[in-house]
Amino acid sequence: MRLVVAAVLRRGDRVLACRRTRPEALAGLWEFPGGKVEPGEAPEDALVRELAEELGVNVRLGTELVAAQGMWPISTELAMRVWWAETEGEPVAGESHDLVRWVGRGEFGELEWVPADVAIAALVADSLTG
Ligand code: 523
Repeated sequence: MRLVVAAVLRRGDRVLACRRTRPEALAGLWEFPGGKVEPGEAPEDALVRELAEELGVNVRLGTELVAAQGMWPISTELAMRVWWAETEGEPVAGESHDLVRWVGRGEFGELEWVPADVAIAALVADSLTG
Protein backbone atom coordinates (compact mmCIF):
# COMPACT_ATOMS: atom_id res chain seq x y z
CA MET A 1 0.00 0.00 0.00
CA ARG A 2 1.52 3.32 -1.12
CA LEU A 3 0.84 6.39 1.01
CA VAL A 4 -0.49 9.65 -0.43
CA VAL A 5 -0.63 12.82 1.68
CA ALA A 6 -2.86 15.86 1.20
CA ALA A 7 -3.41 19.22 2.88
CA VAL A 8 -6.53 21.18 3.66
CA LEU A 9 -5.03 24.66 3.49
CA ARG A 10 -7.24 26.90 5.58
CA ARG A 11 -7.56 30.66 5.59
CA GLY A 12 -10.38 31.87 7.82
CA ASP A 13 -13.61 30.30 6.63
CA ARG A 14 -12.16 29.13 3.33
CA VAL A 15 -9.97 26.26 2.18
CA LEU A 16 -7.96 25.74 -0.97
CA ALA A 17 -9.34 23.52 -3.73
CA CYS A 18 -7.14 22.70 -6.72
CA ARG A 19 -8.27 21.48 -10.14
CA ARG A 20 -6.18 18.61 -11.50
CA THR A 21 -4.70 18.55 -14.97
CA ARG A 22 -3.78 14.84 -14.96
CA PRO A 23 -4.19 11.92 -15.34
CA GLU A 24 -6.99 12.08 -17.89
CA ALA A 25 -9.39 10.25 -15.57
CA LEU A 26 -8.99 12.94 -12.88
CA ALA A 27 -8.38 16.01 -15.06
CA GLY A 28 -10.92 18.74 -14.35
CA LEU A 29 -11.77 17.35 -10.90
CA TRP A 30 -10.98 19.22 -7.67
CA GLU A 31 -8.75 17.95 -4.88
CA PHE A 32 -6.97 18.86 -1.72
CA PRO A 33 -3.37 19.20 -2.93
CA GLY A 34 -0.65 16.70 -2.09
CA GLY A 35 1.03 13.67 -3.57
CA LYS A 36 2.87 10.42 -3.00
CA VAL A 37 5.26 9.89 -0.11
CA GLU A 38 8.69 8.82 -1.41
CA PRO A 39 10.37 5.74 0.09
CA GLY A 40 12.10 6.68 3.35
CA GLU A 41 10.40 10.05 3.53
CA ALA A 42 8.30 11.13 6.54
CA PRO A 43 4.68 11.79 5.50
CA GLU A 44 4.71 15.33 6.92
CA ASP A 45 7.94 16.13 5.05
CA ALA A 46 6.43 14.76 1.84
CA LEU A 47 3.40 17.00 2.23
CA VAL A 48 5.47 20.14 2.81
CA ARG A 49 7.59 19.19 -0.22
CA GLU A 50 4.59 18.53 -2.50
CA LEU A 51 2.94 21.86 -1.69
CA ALA A 52 6.19 23.72 -2.31
CA GLU A 53 6.62 21.92 -5.65
CA GLU A 54 3.02 22.12 -6.86
CA LEU A 55 1.86 25.48 -5.49
CA GLY A 56 5.03 27.37 -4.58
CA VAL A 57 4.08 27.83 -0.93
CA ASN A 58 5.73 27.06 2.37
CA VAL A 59 3.12 25.48 4.64
CA ARG A 60 2.83 24.88 8.36
CA LEU A 61 0.96 21.70 9.18
CA GLY A 62 -1.73 21.54 11.86
CA THR A 63 -3.63 18.53 13.14
CA GLU A 64 -4.49 15.49 11.08
CA LEU A 65 -8.01 14.87 9.74
CA VAL A 66 -8.33 11.28 10.71
CA ALA A 67 -10.65 9.02 8.72
CA ALA A 68 -12.99 6.63 10.49
CA GLN A 69 -11.01 3.78 8.90
CA GLY A 70 -7.68 5.33 9.94
CA MET A 71 -6.64 6.29 6.41
CA TRP A 72 -8.68 7.71 3.54
CA PRO A 73 -9.01 5.05 0.84
CA ILE A 74 -8.06 5.91 -2.75
CA SER A 75 -7.68 2.55 -4.47
CA THR A 76 -6.44 -0.98 -3.81
CA GLU A 77 -2.85 0.34 -4.04
CA LEU A 78 -3.19 3.80 -2.45
CA ALA A 79 -4.37 5.25 0.84
CA MET A 80 -4.24 8.85 1.99
CA ARG A 81 -3.49 10.82 5.16
CA VAL A 82 -4.69 14.43 5.37
CA TRP A 83 -3.61 17.40 7.51
CA TRP A 84 -4.96 20.86 8.13
CA ALA A 85 -2.37 23.43 7.05
CA GLU A 86 -1.79 27.15 6.77
CA THR A 87 0.38 29.35 4.63
CA GLU A 88 1.15 33.03 4.40
CA GLY A 89 2.07 32.73 0.73
CA GLU A 90 -0.40 32.80 -2.14
CA PRO A 91 -0.68 29.38 -3.85
CA VAL A 92 -0.18 29.45 -7.61
CA ALA A 93 -1.21 26.63 -9.94
CA GLY A 94 1.77 24.87 -11.52
CA GLU A 95 1.72 21.86 -13.85
CA SER A 96 -0.43 19.63 -11.62
CA HIS A 97 -3.36 22.07 -11.52
CA ASP A 98 -4.92 24.58 -13.90
CA LEU A 99 -6.97 26.44 -11.26
CA VAL A 100 -6.74 27.02 -7.54
CA ARG A 101 -9.65 28.47 -5.59
CA TRP A 102 -10.35 29.43 -1.97
CA VAL A 103 -13.79 28.02 -1.21
CA GLY A 104 -16.22 28.43 1.67
CA ARG A 105 -18.62 25.71 2.77
CA GLY A 106 -21.42 27.12 0.60
CA GLU A 107 -19.32 26.63 -2.54
CA PHE A 108 -18.33 23.00 -1.93
CA GLY A 109 -21.37 21.74 -3.80
CA GLU A 110 -20.28 23.61 -6.95
CA LEU A 111 -17.11 21.58 -7.22
CA GLU A 112 -16.77 18.10 -8.63
CA TRP A 113 -14.20 16.45 -6.35
CA VAL A 114 -11.93 13.53 -7.19
CA PRO A 115 -13.64 10.42 -5.77
CA ALA A 116 -11.30 9.95 -2.79
CA ASP A 117 -11.78 13.57 -1.68
CA VAL A 118 -15.59 13.56 -1.55
CA ALA A 119 -15.72 12.22 2.03
CA ILE A 120 -12.91 14.57 3.12
CA ALA A 121 -14.73 17.55 1.60
CA ALA A 122 -17.89 16.61 3.53
CA LEU A 123 -15.97 16.52 6.81
CA VAL A 124 -14.21 19.79 6.02
CA ALA A 125 -17.47 21.54 5.05
CA ASP A 126 -18.98 20.50 8.38
CA SER A 127 -16.12 22.06 10.29
CA LEU A 128 -16.20 25.40 8.45
CA THR A 129 -18.50 28.19 9.59
CA GLY A 130 -20.18 30.74 7.35
N1 523 B 1 -5.10 11.60 -4.97
C1 523 B 1 -6.43 11.76 -4.58
N2 523 B 1 -6.74 12.85 -3.83
C2 523 B 1 -5.81 13.77 -3.47
C3 523 B 1 -4.46 13.60 -3.87
C4 523 B 1 -3.40 14.58 -3.49
C5 523 B 1 -4.15 12.48 -4.61
O1 523 B 1 -7.30 10.93 -4.89
N3 523 B 1 -6.22 14.82 -2.72
C6 523 B 1 -4.73 10.43 -5.78
C7 523 B 1 -4.57 10.78 -7.23
C8 523 B 1 -3.54 9.80 -7.69
C9 523 B 1 -2.69 9.52 -6.46
O2 523 B 1 -3.48 9.92 -5.35
O3 523 B 1 -4.21 8.59 -8.03
C10 523 B 1 -1.36 10.24 -6.46
O4 523 B 1 -1.59 11.62 -6.45
P1 523 B 1 -0.71 12.64 -7.30
O5 523 B 1 -0.76 12.27 -8.73
O6 523 B 1 -1.16 14.01 -6.94
O7 523 B 1 0.70 12.38 -6.66
P2 523 B 1 2.15 12.69 -7.23
O8 523 B 1 2.15 14.10 -7.74
O9 523 B 1 3.13 12.35 -6.19
O10 523 B 1 2.19 11.64 -8.40
P3 523 B 1 3.28 11.37 -9.51
O11 523 B 1 3.01 12.42 -10.56
O12 523 B 1 2.90 9.99 -9.97
O13 523 B 1 4.59 11.46 -8.85
